[in-house]
Amino acid sequence: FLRSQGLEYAVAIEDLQIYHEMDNIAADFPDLARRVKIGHSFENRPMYVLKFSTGKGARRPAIWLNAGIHSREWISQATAIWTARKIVSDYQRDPAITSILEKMDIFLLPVANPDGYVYTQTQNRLWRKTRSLNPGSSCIGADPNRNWNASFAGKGASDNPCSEVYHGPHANSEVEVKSVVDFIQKHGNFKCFIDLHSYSQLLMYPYGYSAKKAPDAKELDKVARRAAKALASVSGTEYQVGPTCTTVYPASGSSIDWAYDNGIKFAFTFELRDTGTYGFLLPANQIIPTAEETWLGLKTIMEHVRDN
Ligand code: ING
Ligand code: ZN
Repeated sequence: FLRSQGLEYAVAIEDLQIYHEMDNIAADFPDLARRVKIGHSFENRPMYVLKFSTGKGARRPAIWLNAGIHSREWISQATAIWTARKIVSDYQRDPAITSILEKMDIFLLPVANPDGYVYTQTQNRLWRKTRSLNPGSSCIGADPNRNWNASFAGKGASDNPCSEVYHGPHANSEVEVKSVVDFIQKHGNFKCFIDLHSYSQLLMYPYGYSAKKAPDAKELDKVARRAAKALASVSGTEYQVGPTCTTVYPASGSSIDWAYDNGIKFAFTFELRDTGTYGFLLPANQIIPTAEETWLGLKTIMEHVRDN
């Protein structure tokens, strides 16, 4: 029994190649990047972030880049790990990322739902949720983008554990969500939270939980339009911009609504390529083009955060 437990644990921590690449990046750029464990998943996989910091001062203003919260949206995790390499290779080459890192730290979580991600690689390519057990139901998992404490269990979420948008038994019930919430709250100086999803080519800001206008909607809309324009300049990929609720659909308990209502003004969700031709099954030859164009969008937002 102990041996099988030990073996399962060994398998669990070795089964994410992205974790090895995070390790490699940190080893290649020890003065700029560190791999930090922020918690663990339901199945006890570590949750790792890459912290990019030029090291001057603790708790600098910070940016959170989140990816892979929905496991089947593979272009999200892939774009995130490409972005990690881009940050370390462009620091001190590209004045934009250099000046961003002179002032702020960047925390990048490429696999926000590790259990789901492994499950999409081994069992069911289209798995979206976490892999937590639901007492009294044979259905597995909760939607980790309905589980945050922002109008929890409101519009666009389901109380049925079998639903793809099941909000979970209570806010932060998913340990993957709770780990991020605790880290961000303990840090206390995040200015920006960006969540990467797919697909639809949208760039959205709060709110999703209602059609009410965010107090900063004007500024967020302006920044998002500039980011979408920069993104499109690479290969013509067009994004629609607007608040979540009216741009895609009403959705309560989302990460960016929680971030925004907790003082993180620059809260955005990207829905990456494509618009449905391949959907979640975006071919591998679109990974780098997607990451390249998204990088310009991300940089536009981060430069605005730097200056505001
Ligand atoms: N879309 C998002 C979802 O969680 C979303 C849309 C974005 C909702 C931001 C709320 C906030 O349903 C996908 N594809 O997951
Ligand atoms: Zn998603």
